[in-house]
Amino acid sequence: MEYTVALVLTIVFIFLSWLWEKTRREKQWPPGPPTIPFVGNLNINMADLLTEFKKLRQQYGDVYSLVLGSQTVIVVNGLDTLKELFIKHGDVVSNRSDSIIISKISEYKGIAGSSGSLWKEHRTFALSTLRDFGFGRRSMEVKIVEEVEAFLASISSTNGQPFNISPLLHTSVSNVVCSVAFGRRFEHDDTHFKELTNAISENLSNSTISGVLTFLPFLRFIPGDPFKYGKVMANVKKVYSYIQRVIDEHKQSFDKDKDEATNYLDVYLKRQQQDNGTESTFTDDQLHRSISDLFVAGTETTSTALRWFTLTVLHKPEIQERMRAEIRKEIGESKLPSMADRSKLPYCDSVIHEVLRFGNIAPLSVPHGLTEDLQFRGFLIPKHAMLMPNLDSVLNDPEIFENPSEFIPTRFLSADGTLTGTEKVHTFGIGRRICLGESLARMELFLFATSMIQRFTLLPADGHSLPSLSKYKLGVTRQPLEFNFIAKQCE
Ligand code: HEM
Ligand SMILES: *[C@@H]1O[C@H](CO)[C@@H](O)[C@H](O)[C@H]1NC(C)=O
Ligand SMILES: *[C@@H]1O[C@H](CO)[C@@H](O)[C@H](O)[C@H]1NC(C)=O
Ligand SMILES: *[C@@H]1O[C@H](CO)[C@@H](O)[C@H](O)[C@H]1NC(C)=O
Ligand SMILES: CC(=O)N[C@H]1CO[C@H](CO)[C@@H](O)[C@@H]1O
Repeated sequence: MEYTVALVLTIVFIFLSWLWEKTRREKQWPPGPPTIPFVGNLNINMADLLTEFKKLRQQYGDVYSLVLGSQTVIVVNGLDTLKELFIKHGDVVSNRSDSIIISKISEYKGIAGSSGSLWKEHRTFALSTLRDFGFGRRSMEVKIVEEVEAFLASISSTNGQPFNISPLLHTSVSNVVCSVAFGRRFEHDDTHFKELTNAISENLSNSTISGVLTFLPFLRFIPGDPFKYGKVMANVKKVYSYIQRVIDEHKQSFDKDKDEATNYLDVYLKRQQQDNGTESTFTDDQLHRSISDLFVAGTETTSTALRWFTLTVLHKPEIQERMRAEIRKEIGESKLPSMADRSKLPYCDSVIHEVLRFGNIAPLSVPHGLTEDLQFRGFLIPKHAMLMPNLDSVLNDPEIFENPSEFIPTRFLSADGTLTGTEKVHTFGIGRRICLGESLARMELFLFATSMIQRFTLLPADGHSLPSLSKYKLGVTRQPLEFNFIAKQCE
């Protein structure tokens, strides 16, 4: 008995000393708010993180550190500083940082959660594969347009009744990923598919896994699962096994020797065959995780951007009208807009860029890790740190964008009506890990947004007030609040 008590006390003592050490800021690290023993800086205002980060930047400069539970977080602000760290020191800061999502959900595999040579090899493969099919090319556009048509039909079926566009956008955008990844799409009323795509994004963005468990991962061991760790992991398994089933089915029907590759999976299977007998990283496991990554990274982000688009043009009917006038003048009423029309629609294009800036979809990007300690601007960034690229500090910088809190598409139009200054919109990240799906996402935003405006007038619904443009919910993405509206078919 006494022995057990002593043992427990020893363990508790060791744990507390470890936590005491962990929650201190070393002198050489970038500055930051004073730490509290055992808590570190967990007392900062997490409920309004973006505002808090802005205040801390004013106080401590472009690079500051926070000790959040057992993680040392370095927040990096401002365009010059972000570029200097993530481009100039790209060889040191392009690991993915170790957190519970990376270790338990991606298990360091796939593309978004891997690092080092595995990441390099599979990122290169993914980029070239997606490019060959047409990231930016015609065949990719065909897949998107097919989905745009189904999207317009679904909007049409609302018959002028108020509706919430979020589930529809979710289905449409994940179907685009399905087309690209497996070469198949699902019907809009396929409830099983809906449930699965919702499960991925909801479970990751709306869960303690991306919140408290990132900073205090040991809390998952508390009996009774108060942080729903077990539940989320069970859902992740469900989604993984579904994706595995789709892969297995496709394998049966695809003849690697004869059939032409028309999607990501086909190209991967051919690569596996080519590598057969050699030591290759193109394993089944890696295939499965890479495809899951395309879903996780490509769905919530793109549908959130389209929700910001919808909400902003509901608030500003004059923007809708000007877009519609441009579309009708340049391409008419019946033919759907295509990527080839983009250069003829600079105003529409400026609206899309402003949506990416103002929508600020992934304000803190995705955390990076380091491969070694780094000396940066006179501070030591320890290699165990988690680097947070604060993209919000660029997209809302009044020095770069005048009146950043206002939605003003014409900021990207020069006097002669051509696009200008769009390269400063760093919504897709900065450096070697910049979003892999950027060109796909840009095509989706352009095609979905312009087609919707060509066909429908978006109006607030009676009795439903629109949420303010300055309100949002912050998960992994920064989302507008839910709203209902009316889509009136244009005459
Ligand atoms: C508006 C839509 C999108 C936004 C705002 C967005 C933004 C981002 C950001 C900020 C990152 C992190 C960059 C970093 O770690 O430094 C990222 C990574 C990534 N994105 Fe996107 N993304 C979007 C759409 C997509 C789409 C459609 C796909 C693919 C189907 C995709 C696939 C990925 C992947 C695989 C990564 C991980 C890259 C890596 O770790 O090397 N994204 N994205
Ligand atoms: C997030 O999760 C909580 C608790 O599980 C739930 O009540 C809430 O409705 C969820 N929100 C969204 C947007 O899914
Ligand atoms: C690799 O080669 C073996 C024997 O030649 C064959 O049975 C197997 O199906 C091949 N695997 C792939 C992925 O092509
Ligand atoms: C960076 O990633 C590589 C590859 O996963 C890993 O071996 C290495 O330990 C990581 N470095 C740090 C400091 O975590
Ligand atoms: C925390 C959370 O959002 N959990 C959800 C995960 O996905 C399943 C299936 O859709 C939902 O039932 C959970 O509520």
